[in-house]
This record gives sequence, C-alpha cells and structure tokens, in this order.
Amino acid sequence: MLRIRVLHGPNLNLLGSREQSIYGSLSLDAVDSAITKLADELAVKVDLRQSNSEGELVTWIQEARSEYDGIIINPAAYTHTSVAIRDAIAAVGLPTVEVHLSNIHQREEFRHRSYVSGVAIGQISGLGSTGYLLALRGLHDHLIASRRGKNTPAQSRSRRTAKGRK
Ligand code: CA2
Repeated sequence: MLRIRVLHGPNLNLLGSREQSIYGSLSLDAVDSAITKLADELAVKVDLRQSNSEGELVTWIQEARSEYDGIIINPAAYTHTSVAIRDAIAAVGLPTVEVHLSNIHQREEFRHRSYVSGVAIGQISGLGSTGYLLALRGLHDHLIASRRGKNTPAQSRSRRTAKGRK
C-alpha cells in the first residue's frame, strides 16, 4: 500500500471561517475528509497534518523519509519564505507535490516566488480544494509508475536535469 503524508501550513486551520472568496468555503476537516475518501478509493494510506510552526513542518517532512512514499504540501505563507522547508524536502528526496488553493501567480508579486517548487515534482495552484485531490491522483500515478520503472514526465525531467540538460 502506498503511503502519503499531507501537510497543511500556517493559518489553513482557518479555512472556511473567513476569506472564503480566496480560499473557498470548505473547512480544513472537510478538505481532509475529501482527501481521505479519495485515498481509500486509491488504496493509499494518508496521514494528514496542519501546523502553524515552520519547525514542526520541517520535522514532519524529515520523519516522512522512513514511513512514507511521498508528500503533498501546501506550505501556505512559508512557500514564499522558507529555505528550511525547501531544504527538508530536498534532503528527504521523497516525491513531493506542492498545492495552493488560490492561484499564487495571479496574486501579489511576493506570492509569485515559491521556494518549494524547485524541489517538487509539480505544483497545483488555483483550483481550490480540488487541487489536493489532483495532487493525490498525480502523486499516486507517479509512485506506481516509479515502482514499475516507467517514466513519468517528472522522472524524465529530473533525469535530464541530472545530466545537465534542462
Ligand atoms: O493559496 C494557497 O493555498 C496559499 O498557500 C494560502 C496561504 C497564502 O499565504 C499563500 O500565498 C497561498 C494562506 C493560507 C491562509 O489561509 C487562510 C484561510 C482562511 C482564512 C484566512 C487564512
């Protein structure tokens, strides 16, 4: 059974309570329930966590190395500031998908830069909570293809980059 850790960053515990026009009306519990339902259908074990603390997120990423096959993360505001979270993802080497509820590229300039995207296999931004479900399907397919030794676009890309080609 594939195992995926899902991490929600700071303030996402407030989902559904305010800023609904930007982040949607679902609570974090409702988002997590939808993720769990799809994970059951895909026969994936998911571990869902939220923290307002950068250090706690770093610890959970590090711990995932021994227990999980991949990570889905919405680093929230730490997306735009955290070298520590980027370094942790790079260090564990687990395939990681970055999710944002809003389209960070259509928002303020400071949200356009992500420290995480360079170490993620992909980024989903602007599709609301559906983004987590797409990330789960995408990461599931990526992990299955990896087990079978088949190439996904992300694997081909990292192989080309390792050989010095873009
Ligand atoms: O669009 C996203 O998912 C973000 O990661 C959300 C972050 C923001 O800093 C990123 O630029 C984009 C903010 C999460 C705050 O969530 C709230 C939810 C409800 C009410 C207030 C904040």
